[in-house]
Amino acid sequence: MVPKRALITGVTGQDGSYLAEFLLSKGYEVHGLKRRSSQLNTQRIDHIYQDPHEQNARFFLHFGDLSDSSNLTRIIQEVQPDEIYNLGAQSHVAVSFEMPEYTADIDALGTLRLLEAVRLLGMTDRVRFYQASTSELYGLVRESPQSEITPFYPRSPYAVAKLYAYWMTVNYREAYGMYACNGILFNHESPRRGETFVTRKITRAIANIAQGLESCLFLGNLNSLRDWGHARDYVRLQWMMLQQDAPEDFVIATGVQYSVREFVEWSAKEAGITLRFEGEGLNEIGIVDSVVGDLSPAVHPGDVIARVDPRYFRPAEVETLLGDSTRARLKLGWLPEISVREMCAEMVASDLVIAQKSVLLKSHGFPSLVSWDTW
Ligand code: NDP
Ligand code: GDR
Repeated sequence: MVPKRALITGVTGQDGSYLAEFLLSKGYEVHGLKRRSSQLNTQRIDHIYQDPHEQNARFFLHFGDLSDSSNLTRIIQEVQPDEIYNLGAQSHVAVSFEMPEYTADIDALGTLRLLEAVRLLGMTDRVRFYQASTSELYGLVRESPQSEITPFYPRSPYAVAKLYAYWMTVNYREAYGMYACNGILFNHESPRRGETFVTRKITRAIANIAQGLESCLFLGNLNSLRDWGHARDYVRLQWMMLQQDAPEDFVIATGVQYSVREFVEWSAKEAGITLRFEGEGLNEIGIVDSVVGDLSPAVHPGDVIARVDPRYFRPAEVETLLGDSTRARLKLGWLPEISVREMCAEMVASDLVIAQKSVLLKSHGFPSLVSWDTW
């Protein structure tokens, strides 16, 4: 049997790496779009790399960029995909305020470029298209929880760009009868989450503090509420959405929300640290109450290991998000399998291993594995 062929933009990212793994396990031939960079950027997919010289290789990477129509058109023509997953994006909300035009080019027009390439190649009947839409579309939330029928109110250049991509996807479905759909995914995380998103920034800093590589975690809005799930659960849904008889948009969420502050407390607990928050606003601090076990040798009761830094506040904030994925549950039979606490434990454990390796390297005079550029 000829395997199904998928093209993934953003294959080097968190979701792209889990999705590629998942599709390979389903027998797909997987093609991924990789950006040219001055250093290798394939760390998240190195473990599934296949030598293209091998006869049975089913995983292929292509240099490309969502800013480049001719490149996208050529790749789609060469690959002849059955399914396209558009996961590529400038995906950082805070950075989108610094780079609004670039974000619009990649996140909004990049989606149009792909859809239009499919149309111009005469492949609208054959290709199924998944667009990585986002809970950020809801932005300034006026009803809770948010479902497929909740009105949008984007609050960042990122969200505005994604709104354009959302409607373009709907438009190609309605105008050209294309199987194109939006997954409106709420925040999802994992040990492969980029280091500048808040959960990973927290688990990484806690692990580094525990091991004495760093002394304090600086954060922005601790009150922000998010509905966090695990990326592995969410990429399964991306695939399921393309296997239906008719295309439809789905909200994917866990239906529970927690604050950034709570995520800090849980992460500390995973490292054996009981943390209490004191003070208010810019003066709020996280103080160590007690330490148990041997995961955090560098931490002592009374240490201040978390502080607020206004540099991480956003010009316009999305204060609260909570998803209602009843449609996905009823129509696709989807339920998340990994709880947010299990995910937090997995992330801290993974970051502790990285921190411990760094300590070991340092003690033998080698450079640390930790890089410090966080946002
Ligand atoms: P990541 O930031 O981890 O990955 C983004 C991917 O896009 C990377 O592979 C990146 O390449 C690639 N990319 C960035 N710019 C370009 C470009 N100009 N051309 C081609 N590729 C590019 O994001 P996630 O995996 O977390 O998210 C996947 C998608 O889902 C994104 O579109 C995101 O906006 C959306 N989303 C994510 C949610 C989440 O909570 N994770 C929730 C809802 C939506 P490189 O590795 O070279 O940087
Ligand atoms: P978000 O994720 O903006 O929801 O976008 P992020 O983890 O960056 O922020 C979540 C919330 O935490 C608050 N916060 C901080 N955020 C960061 N990054 N760094 C900090 O120091 C910090 N302190 C507090 C933020 O203000 C925010 O309220 C993610 C991305 O993956 C998007 O691509 C995706 O579309 C949405 O999730 C759903």
